[in-house]
Amino acid sequence: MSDITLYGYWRSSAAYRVRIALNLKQLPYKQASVHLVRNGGEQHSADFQMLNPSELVPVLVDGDVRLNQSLAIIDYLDEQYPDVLLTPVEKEKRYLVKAMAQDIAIDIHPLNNLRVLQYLAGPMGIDDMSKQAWYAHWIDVGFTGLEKKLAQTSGRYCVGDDVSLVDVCLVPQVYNAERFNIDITRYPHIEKVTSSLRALSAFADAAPEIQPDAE
Ligand SMILES: N[C@@H](CCC(=O)N[C@@H](CS)C(=O)NCC(=O)O)C(=O)O
Repeated sequence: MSDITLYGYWRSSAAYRVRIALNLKQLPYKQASVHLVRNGGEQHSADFQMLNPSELVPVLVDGDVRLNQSLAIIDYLDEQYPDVLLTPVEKEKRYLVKAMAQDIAIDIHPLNNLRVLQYLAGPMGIDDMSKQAWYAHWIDVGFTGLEKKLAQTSGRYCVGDDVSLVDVCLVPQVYNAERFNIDITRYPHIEKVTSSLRALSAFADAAPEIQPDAE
């Protein structure tokens, strides 16, 4: 029996990934909210730094295990709770899924993370319009490549007809892009797959707006 606590924030894309994974695996969990903006950001507090000195959510605690990095967390969940696997068993497919998930989580997401945008707007003195242009540029670079890949790999979901880690990363990234007024219809495969995924309860139940700490 699991005793899982997820330290996250309703709008955090990386925490959103883990919520989806936990839901897909039907694992019950408690949420501990770390407000990323209030009081200069609770991720910078001494208490939170004890959990993750990198000052980023999510952190997952499962009994004696404490982990940060959403992809590592989901890897752990796949190994510890393998009833529903988010990385396919078949080797070729497994590495395709990992690579595409990393296209999103490693090559797209960090460029537009809160602390990057805060640094641009603060010390770098970038105005709102330029910040938006930065955001839109890196989303477009990432989504254009991903769109071409999905033209080859997608079925109902990102890789064929089974939900995988790529889907778990895609939906939060699209949510984030929509917050910044990116027109997702420019990427028809991304739009279509996202709409199929949002209809699944594991994804719908992880949506930011309905989390206990949503404002
Ligand atoms: N690679 C990390 C990214 C973690 C991350 O960037 N978390 C963001 C929220 S999505 C955060 O805590 N940001 C706080 C900040 O930028 O100060 C993961 O996948 O877990």
